[in-house]
Amino acid sequence: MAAVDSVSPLIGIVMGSRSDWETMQHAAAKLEALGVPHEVRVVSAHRTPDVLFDYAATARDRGLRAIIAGAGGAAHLPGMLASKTPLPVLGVPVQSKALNGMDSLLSIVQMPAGIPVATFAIGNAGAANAALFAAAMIANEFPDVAAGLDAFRAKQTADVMAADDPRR
Ligand code: RP5
Repeated sequence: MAAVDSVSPLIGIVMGSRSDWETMQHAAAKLEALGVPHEVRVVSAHRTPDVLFDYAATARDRGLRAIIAGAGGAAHLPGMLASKTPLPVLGVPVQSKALNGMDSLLSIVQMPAGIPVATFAIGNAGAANAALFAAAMIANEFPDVAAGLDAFRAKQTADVMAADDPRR
């Protein structure tokens, strides 16, 4: 068991473009709320491929436990990262303008056998859930994170029960 007070990030949040931040900020907000140290970077598979390779190749040695990767369109970022790191990669399909994110979803989820990418829902819900999932992955190692997740769920339940009549 370890304390989560280290300054070095445990989770990497990367995205193919600054335009993905509107979606991926929901992942960062969840990790922030849970007190999980994380970093945020724009890393593009097709605009900065060398940066992608370097980020993935060094991620484990820098102490990251998992990478959350969001991308839209022909969203090869999560799969390419997964091919270059042994860390778990959590893919978030960003909602594209042309095809509403179906292109992003299918290009992230349809990985050929051998290099897995855990794929989440399109858009904000996927980004938030990827963060909660990443926190759950490290919760056994960091008791503070486990406690934070328990508290988050308890509040979520209490909030629903406190307003269970939709007319009010
Ligand atoms: C992808 O292309 C990014 O992940 C983004 O979702 C999409 C559009 O990027 P911009 O043209 O907005 O930079 O690489």
